[in-house]
This record gives sequence, structure tokens and C-alpha cells, in this order.
Amino acid sequence: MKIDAVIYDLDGVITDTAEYHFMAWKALADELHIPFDRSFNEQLKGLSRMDSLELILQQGNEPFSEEEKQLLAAKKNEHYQELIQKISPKDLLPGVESFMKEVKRAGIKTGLASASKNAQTVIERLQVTDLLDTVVDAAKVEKGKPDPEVFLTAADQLDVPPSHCVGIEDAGSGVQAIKSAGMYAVGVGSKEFLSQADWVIADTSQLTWDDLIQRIREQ
Ligand code: B16
Ligand code: MG
Repeated sequence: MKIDAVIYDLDGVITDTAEYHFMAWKALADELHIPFDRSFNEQLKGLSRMDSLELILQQGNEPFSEEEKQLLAAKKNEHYQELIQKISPKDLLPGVESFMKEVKRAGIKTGLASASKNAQTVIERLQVTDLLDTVVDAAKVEKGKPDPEVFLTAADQLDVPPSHCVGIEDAGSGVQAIKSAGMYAVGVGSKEFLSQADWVIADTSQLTWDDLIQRIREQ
């Protein structure tokens, strides 16, 4: 396989905003007296804001109108936006910046494929905008992960065929999106949740350009 582009997920790959999403959902769930813990939160990773809210509300018994759901989602987002104000370059996950730089030095195109409507703010705060040739977020696509649209849109904008792209994800729904797009998938996290990935690494400190090339060659 020839690699011409690397497409990154944001939350859980470049930085750990997953923790801020957790805190904001947890506060909302507590207020609604709905049980919510870290294990349940795993299922929300990579899902859109509204899909995440639906799953949380299913855990309670109260019905909510469409309007109420919009208000609840907006409330969670306001809290989340307060939390991400604190983000700075020191919040880049271990090894990510050097990997992104290695990829650029190798002359490979790069993109971001995020389910988050806050992606632009986060990458600006992390100061990695220059290391990304294109940014595709939830505001630019119709279907969320596990649909491949966000990854296919990034590949299209980079003018690279999906079969020459590597996608990097921490969520099961995201790995599914990468595989459905016909790309090579790197999963960051536990093999238990990311079994569909072509290569699973425990955390981003294990991500190096040489190892990735080696893995792809051995396929
Ligand atoms: P927002 P990613 C995803 O981002 C998160 O993993 C997921 O937990 C979140 O619900 C989703 O973004 C929507 O985020 O509420 O900011 O639009 O992992 O695809 O970068
Ligand atoms: Mg993610």
C-alpha cells in the first residue's frame, strides 16, 4: 500500500478532550438523575452531540421533546466550551506533535476528520493548524461516524484516493468509519474496543512514522 495521506481524529488522538466531554455529560446526567459512568462514556466517543445525548437519555425514564433535547445539548456544549478554554499546546497527547511533524517532513498530506463542531477552536488552541492541510468537522458533513463520510470528505479535499490513506482513531465508531471508507486504520486504545483496526497501539506515544510504514509493509 502506498501512503499519500494521514487523516487524524481529534478527540482522543491529538488531544484528550474526551475527558472534557465526559465531565460535561456527567454534570448534565447528574442534574437529570440519570446514571452515567466512564464505562458508559466509552460508547459516546466519536458519536455526534445529539447521538450522545439520545444514548444518555435512554438510560433515564423521562421523555423529552425535541426542543428540550436541543436545550440540553446546548447546555452541555456551553459547559464543554468553558472547559476547552484551558487547552494549550501542552495538552497535545504524548508523541503526537513529533509524529505530525514526521509525517509532514515525509511529504505526506494530512487532514483532520472530527465529529466535533468545536474542532476548529481546539486545534487553534493546540497550535497545530499548520500541521493540517484540511479540517473536516461535524459542521461540514451530514452523517456522523461510523458513517465514512467525514473521512471520505477529508480524502477528497486532499485529492488522495481512500486506498492511499491512513486513518487514526480512538473510538470503535471511528475505526468502523475508516474501514468503511476503505482506508488503513490505526486504533489508539484497547484491542477490546478497536478490534476492526489494522494496527492497534495502546497510546499515542507508540505512534512513529517508521513503525507505521513497517506495519503497512508487513501486511
Ligand atoms: P461536539 P472526534 C467527537 O470528536 C467526540 O469523540 C465525541 O465524544 C463528541 O460527542 C463529538 O466529537 C461531538 O462533539 O459536541 O464538540 O460537536 O473524536 O470525532 O474528534
Ligand atoms: Mg475520538
